[in-house]
Amino acid sequence: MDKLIITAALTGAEVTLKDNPNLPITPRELADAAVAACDAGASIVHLHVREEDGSPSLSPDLFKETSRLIRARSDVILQFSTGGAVGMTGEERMRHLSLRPEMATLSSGSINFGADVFLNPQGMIEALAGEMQKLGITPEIEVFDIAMIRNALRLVKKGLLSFPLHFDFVMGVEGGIPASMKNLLFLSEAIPQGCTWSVAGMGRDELPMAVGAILLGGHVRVGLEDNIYYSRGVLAESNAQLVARVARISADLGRELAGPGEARKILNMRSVIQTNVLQKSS
Ligand code: KMH
Ligand code: ZN
Repeated sequence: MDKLIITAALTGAEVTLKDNPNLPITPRELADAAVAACDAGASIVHLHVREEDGSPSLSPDLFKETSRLIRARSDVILQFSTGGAVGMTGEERMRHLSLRPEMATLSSGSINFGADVFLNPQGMIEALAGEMQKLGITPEIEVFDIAMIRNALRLVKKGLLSFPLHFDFVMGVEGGIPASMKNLLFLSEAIPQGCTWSVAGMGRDELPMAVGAILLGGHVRVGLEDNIYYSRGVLAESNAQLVARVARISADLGRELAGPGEARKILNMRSVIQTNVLQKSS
């Protein structure tokens, strides 16, 4: 089994400070959260940014500043969200890719998302995949339901994605695949051999899905984007607290953690740590 890669999903687009006052908002808060999560065992940070008032954003300037602050202190893999928040346009969701992060998410289908619709029509998925390919960005395929695996494989046939792919199974979204061990096994067995996967369980499903992934040889995503609680009725103090628990359980189960350099190798990332605008000296 490969070493375990933990991704910290720091802030997302939906959670508010009212939900959990420990949510990082500003570039500096996001950078502090990223460094602390990395110190706790994360090797990837999944990044969304927020405007000063806390509203969800895909501002390239905010991504640039946040990335610069993180990169000055850590070699953690920066994974930009291209999902943003429901209702954001394809154009908005693509602009920040010009900063050439090492990695970015690619949601490969549309779903109901609570009361909203997270819209990812085929043309938008292809445009995002094409842009990532052009810029040498490693995609993480966000799978909210089983059909999204098939959609991603169709993009391989079209030459817009290439094997081995890395998938993230997002489980327990209202409108997506429910989080259960049976479904986790189902998804993990539905991807082609040689591909890698992680799981992001929503809310109370975060921890059981994480443990399932540790045992099955997958990887784990945790963080305040997905889950604001540490335990029933107890708010999480930080992203690092959620990461540290997964690191502890993995150690107890005998699976070592991958650092950022090892994670790059496990995920067959072409990039080494980027030498472009995101670096400290720029
Ligand atoms: N906020 C969700 C609508 C991603 O980051 O790529 C989409 C999302 C997926 O969070
Ligand atoms: Zn996200």
